[in-house]
Amino acid sequence: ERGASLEPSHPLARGPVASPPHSVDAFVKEFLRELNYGQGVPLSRSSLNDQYLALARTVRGYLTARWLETARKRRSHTERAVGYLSAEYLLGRQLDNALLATDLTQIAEDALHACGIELDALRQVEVEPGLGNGGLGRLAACFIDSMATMGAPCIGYGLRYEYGIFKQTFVDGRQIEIPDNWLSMGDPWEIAHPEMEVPVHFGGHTERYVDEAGRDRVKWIHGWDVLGIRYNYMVPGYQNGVVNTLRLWRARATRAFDLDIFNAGDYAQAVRSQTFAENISKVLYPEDSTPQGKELRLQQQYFFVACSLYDFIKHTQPTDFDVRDLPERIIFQLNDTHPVIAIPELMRLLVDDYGLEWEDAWGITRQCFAYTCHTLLPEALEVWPVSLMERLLPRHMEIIYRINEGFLDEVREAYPGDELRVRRMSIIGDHPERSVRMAHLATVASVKVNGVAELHSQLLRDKVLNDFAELWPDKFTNVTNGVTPRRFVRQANPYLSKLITDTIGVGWVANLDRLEELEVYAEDEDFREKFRAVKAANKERITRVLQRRDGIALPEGHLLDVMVKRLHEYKRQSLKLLHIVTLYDGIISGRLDPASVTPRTVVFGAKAAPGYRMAKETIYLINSAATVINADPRVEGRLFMAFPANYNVTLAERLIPAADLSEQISLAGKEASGTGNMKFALNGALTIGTDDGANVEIRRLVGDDNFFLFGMDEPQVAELQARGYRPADYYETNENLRSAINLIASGHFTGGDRDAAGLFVGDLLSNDAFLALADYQSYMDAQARVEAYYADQEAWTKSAILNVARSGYFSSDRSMRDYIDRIWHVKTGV
Ligand code: KOT
Repeated sequence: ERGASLEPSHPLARGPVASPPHSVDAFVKEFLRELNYGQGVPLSRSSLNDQYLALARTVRGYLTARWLETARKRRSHTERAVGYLSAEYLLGRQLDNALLATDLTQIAEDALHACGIELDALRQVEVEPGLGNGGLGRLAACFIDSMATMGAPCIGYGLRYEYGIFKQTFVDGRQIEIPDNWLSMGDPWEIAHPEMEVPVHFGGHTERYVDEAGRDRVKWIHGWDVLGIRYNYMVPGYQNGVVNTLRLWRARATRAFDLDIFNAGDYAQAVRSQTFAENISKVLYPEDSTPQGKELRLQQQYFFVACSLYDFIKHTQPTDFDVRDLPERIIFQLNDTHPVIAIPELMRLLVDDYGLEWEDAWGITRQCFAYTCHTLLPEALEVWPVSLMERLLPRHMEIIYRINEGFLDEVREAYPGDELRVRRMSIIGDHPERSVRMAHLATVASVKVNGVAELHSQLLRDKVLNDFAELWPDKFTNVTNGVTPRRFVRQANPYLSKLITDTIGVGWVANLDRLEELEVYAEDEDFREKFRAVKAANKERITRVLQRRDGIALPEGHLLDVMVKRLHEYKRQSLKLLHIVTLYDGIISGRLDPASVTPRTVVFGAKAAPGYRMAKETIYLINSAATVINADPRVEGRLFMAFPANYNVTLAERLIPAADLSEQISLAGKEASGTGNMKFALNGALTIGTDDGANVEIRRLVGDDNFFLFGMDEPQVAELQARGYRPADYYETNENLRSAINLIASGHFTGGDRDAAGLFVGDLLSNDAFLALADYQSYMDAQARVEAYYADQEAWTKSAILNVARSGYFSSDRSMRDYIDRIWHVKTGV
């Protein structure tokens, strides 16, 4: 409900007040006002946190007028918008991004200086909002950044987790998870609307009835309710005056929830049930690509999706809005299957609440969704037991059954007598228990289904969703992922940014194709020298960061070899470890002359899902190997390992610009795309990688000479697996491999404890599901090529420059263009 207010025509009631002026004086004034009146402290007594909060609020103030203006413009016309539905947004720190978007960095620096404060000191105070696990959540953050920069109408919807992705620490080399209480110091970027409550229902049962018009209808008698509380975040475009919205939901108990119990006199129980409701938005599930099928997770999914659909229809559209016009107003993009329950939810709204006929509702619903799949791993495809659905969302389960009936009729019509196919394609699966296959539901209801890199989209069509692609070939498309150049080049790599801007002008930040103008400078000796100076400066910076953050002392002058991503067997951190151990083993056994080994520092960054045993053992082994190798004088000056704990967006921004070599070594056919790979290439690292995910496109664009390819390709993997893979064959026939594995198994790295390495070694030798041993020799050979090439610094620098010049394609602005042209068909422009 709106508060009482002036007539809209009153001069004070109209549009937003103007932004404060872009001047140091004005900024100082705003800052001190926030500090004194907002935080309630004088400058002389303010803490670092006071100052950070006041600064953030000041910058937010500059965004607000543009945000209100963007919203006003959008309300005044009825163009179609994108509703990006994602359970994760891995935003990273906000301050620098907001300063860059408003072009206030220099002004803020000078203004703070005038107050005796260093901007850099305040930057460190910000706790990054880790509301995502990895690639999928970071992609959502890049996409909303790009949509704002393109001036496209987009609202991001998701969950405001009270606890984001856990903080990782190491105790004796083992991962310990610490809750990420990211809100404890207050979040100056959010705007809470506790008065905007969206009711969300769960449980209960359904009843049939006949309405006044004599039609059969269904009523959902709810079991229990929670409220969705709206939190807004501004998503600024890059220096274009557009500010879009990210809307995250928090769960709160209804008053009715506890009143009954309260009246019955059980106060403690009333408080407990409140906690129960509020648990829904309590914590981000830390599984990446391996969903656990937990009831609370389904509650989270339905909760945020129900709030979002309700919000879009009731709060962003005119009061006389006709739901039949929905397809003209919105396209909901489903970020993997996590929000797919939105499909039966929209059907429920249309049929039960708005009284539409089933067929009409289905016709509308089928135009409102598009689905992005982010995986090929069978264990990552979400399914929900029918029994759980019936208990938690009984009406939705009925709706899913009915959607499935209609769909299977369509299949039977297209393929008469092919009951095997019908069973394969059904939205309901039977094994190991009756469950809803969310990817099938998404595919059936969506306008388009896309994979996230060319190879991935092709494998989706040919394998995972092949039956669907045969039935609806035009439904399937590819949109290769991208990353935002604002955060991952302009902010993260100021030295490189300056060199680029000095060379080709500033236009590249919002038009990354312009990087191709750098191509000719690969041949320019003077430019190459400057490029190397940038790398060197970034290495110095990461050295300072790791010293301060982790007490790690990086050696100087090494090739910096970086593998940062979630810990997963398919990504094969194990193969990287085998490479290091082989070098180490070679040197200490005298088979390898240390003088012939390129001095190399390998940096790992990786969190393991807390329940993923093999991943945790791998972390332990990497840490153990690091301790032993770094302390061994025989390899000093040649090999160094670093594993800073708690890899996150903030660390990525420091580490990636310093890297020489980017490790993208997943088993071909397993990494849907990868986006870290793009960030490294854009920052002038060369990739050593398999023919997997977006590596395929990176290699094609940067050229074979500027990329170290190794390993089997996907057809070769499929063939080897069909033939029957025996890892022991490789162990038995490859001497270096055998020796390295034996060294690990001997307990050399684990203080003589052989059992500690047992799970890792045992699995590699008897199972090795991701064929690390089969790709081992090819990987070692490619690393030898890396060393030889690195010895020629001029050649290496040329390749690094060409990586930058030819990677403009990997801007998330280009991804957004592709979504807009092929799927969304929304208008852009400021
Ligand atoms: C998580 C749960 C279920 C299904 C998929 C996932 C998932 C996939 N989480 N992250 N991903 C990654 O998404 C990135 C963005 O598209 C890809 O670059 C990367 O290859 C995926 O592993």
